[in-house]
Parts: sequence; C-alpha cells; structure tokens
Amino acid sequence: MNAFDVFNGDADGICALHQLRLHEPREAELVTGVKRDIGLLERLADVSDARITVLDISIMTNRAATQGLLERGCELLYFDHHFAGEPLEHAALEAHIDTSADVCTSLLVDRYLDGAYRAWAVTAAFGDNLVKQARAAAKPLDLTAQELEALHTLGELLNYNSYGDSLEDLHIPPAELYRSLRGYEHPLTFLSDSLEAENLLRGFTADMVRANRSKPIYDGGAGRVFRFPNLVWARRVVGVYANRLSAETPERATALVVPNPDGSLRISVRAPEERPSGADTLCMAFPTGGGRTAAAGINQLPEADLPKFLEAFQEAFQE
Ligand SMILES: [Mn+2]
Repeated sequence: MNAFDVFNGDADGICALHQLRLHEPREAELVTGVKRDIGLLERLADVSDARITVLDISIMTNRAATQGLLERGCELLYFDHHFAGEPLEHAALEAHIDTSADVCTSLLVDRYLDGAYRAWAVTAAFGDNLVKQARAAAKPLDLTAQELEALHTLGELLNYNSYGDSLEDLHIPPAELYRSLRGYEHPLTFLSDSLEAENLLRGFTADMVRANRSKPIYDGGAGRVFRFPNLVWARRVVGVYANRLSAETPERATALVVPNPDGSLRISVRAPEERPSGADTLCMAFPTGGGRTAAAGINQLPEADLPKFLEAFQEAFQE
C-alpha cells in the first residue's frame, strides 16, 4: 500500500510527524508546504488505496478531499486542532480532533503515543505559542531552565520557517527541514548540532532586527495592529512576531498586517492571551479567513477592506 505523510509545514506539523515516525518508521511520500498552504489533501486527488497520515490541517478545509480519499479506499489517520466543522464518520478514518485552545496537534500525538517523544511535543507547543501548555508538558522531563528555553527557541525557529507566501520565501522547504531532523531523537541535539538550526537562527535574528523597527497603525483598548512592508523578511517573521507582540500585551489582542505580492493583505490575529478566544470568529467573517480560537488569520484581504477589518477587530476584542 502506498503511504503519504501529509503535514502542515510549521513546527507543530513537523514535530507531530517526527514523533509518529520515531515510533513507527515508514517510508512515505511527504506532502507539505508553507504554513498557509492548508488544502494539502487536494493534491492527492489521484490517490487511491493508500495509507495516509494527516497532521495539523483543518479537516473542514479538507473535507471534500478527505471524503474522496475514503471513497477511493484509503485509510486515514488524522490529528488536528483547527476548526473542524461537522464531524466526519467513516470506518477507515481514525480522527483525533480536539479544537480546545490549550492543545496543538503535536500534543494530541503525544497523548496518542503516551508521551514517548515528549520533548518534540513541547517544542511544537512552544512553536504554536502555547507557552503555558509547553511548560506543563515539559514537567516530567526534568529539564533545566536553560534547556526549556532552548526548546522554546527551537519551536519558534521551526514555526518561523513556515511563514511565507510561497516556498521561495522560506529558508528551508518544510519537507527538507523535516528530513533534516529525522536523524535526531532529541530536539536539543538538533538545535545544537544541525546546520539547519544554525541557519534558521541566523535568518531569524536578522529578520527580528527589521521587525523591531515597526510601529502600530492602531493602538487602543481592543489591542494593537501593526503593518509590515511588502518584503520577504516581513512575510517570514510575521507569525513569530505576532506571538511576541501578543506576549507583550497579554490583556489585549494583536494583529499584524502584511501585504501579499499581489497587493492584497495577509493578517495574523492573536486573541488576548488572558482571554484566548474570538480570533477564529473574527477572521472567518472575512472570505479567506480561518484558524483557531486563540490564533487565526486572513489570507487575502483586499486593501480597501482594511478599515472594515480594523472596525471588526475593535468590536471583537473591545472589553
Ligand atoms: Mn498547529
């Protein structure tokens, strides 16, 4: 039977797959992309009778493709924490879907594997900005404060690498990044020994220096909204920077606006960390929006709709 490993190209998707394959090695065709590339199952329109593992992409977004694969005799193992819509039932679909704000896909896989590769789940939780949950999950590992901080750094770096308009914007294509960490049982070794981690750290540091020069276009009771220029570094650093901004003002929401190469706007939204909900509802009110309750985004907002977004942002998060 052919096998496909389908995963979001961010820290969570990569670490979820790494845990599963450390547990059960399997040669599979890798299907992934930039973080925003979430309709990954559409690429398997010609596939039948295959074993398919799907990680960290919404089953709602991929609903029709999932149904098609099931009808064509495929077996699916599906883990995800994004908005899921109506549950999908099929004898050949094993779905572990939990959309609570305090889990990520790698934590769901960790649960499934009884914590066997916990350090990778911790790394992913940091990458998905679930800092509290990452620290809680790390408890039994007895890491030093410095080691825990290193996992935080690595999670952020893996997540950082997934942001961009296309693979050309990224330092390392996610499939290649995943392959590069396959040889490492522990994330701390990957961070200290791999060339990939070194390259990501260098790129990240340079991008953050540029990002730190930006000022908010809205700063009020609901939160802060920043706008980046139409440049590659901005598209790469946007997600991690939104998390950093959000951590600075946990009582308020955060949004970061970055132009796409086609002139439309991509927006990342973070609900207030102290009340982590409402981000998905706000974003889904716009045609290309989606995400999780705590962190969501809009892929292509027409520039002319920015005032409408700012209004909706204030309405959503004004206390
Ligand atoms: Mn995730």
